Amino acid sequence: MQDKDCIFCKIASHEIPTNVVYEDEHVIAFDDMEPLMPVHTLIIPKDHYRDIADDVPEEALGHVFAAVKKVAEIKGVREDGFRLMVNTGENASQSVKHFHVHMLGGGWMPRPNDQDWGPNATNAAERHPRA
Ligand code: DGP
Repeated sequence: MQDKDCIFCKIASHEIPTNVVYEDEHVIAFDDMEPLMPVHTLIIPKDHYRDIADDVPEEALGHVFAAVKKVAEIKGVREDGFRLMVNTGENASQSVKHFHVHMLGGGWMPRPNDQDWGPNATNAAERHPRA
């Protein structure tokens, strides 16, 4: 299933060209256009699901996560490590409503509880004294 208005569906069908890192029958991976790290690749199912909580069949979840190791090897982050991130819905600031997994790597990243999670974070008093 595709959504004709979805940018990631257009990437999956090659209607919009992009920097393809890996592709198989079910999945396509491509570099994020706004990289947060030296390696920042998105892995998506070719079928359209709004997010990971959108009744994604187990097979589709399996295809996406089975691609992780392959993409990590292609991007050269398998040995040193990487982080996966799946923004889901409003509170996670998901901007593209097509389920995708971010792979971040190419350098050290702090653990999430060392990061600044904004004014609603449990550590907001130290980080955002006026929030
Ligand atoms: P998220 O906030 O989790 O929905 O992240 C969506 C990411 O998708 C964001 O980091 C930017 C990236 N992105 C959005 N549109 C495009 C596009 O057309 N091409 C590429 N390569 N990346 C895109």
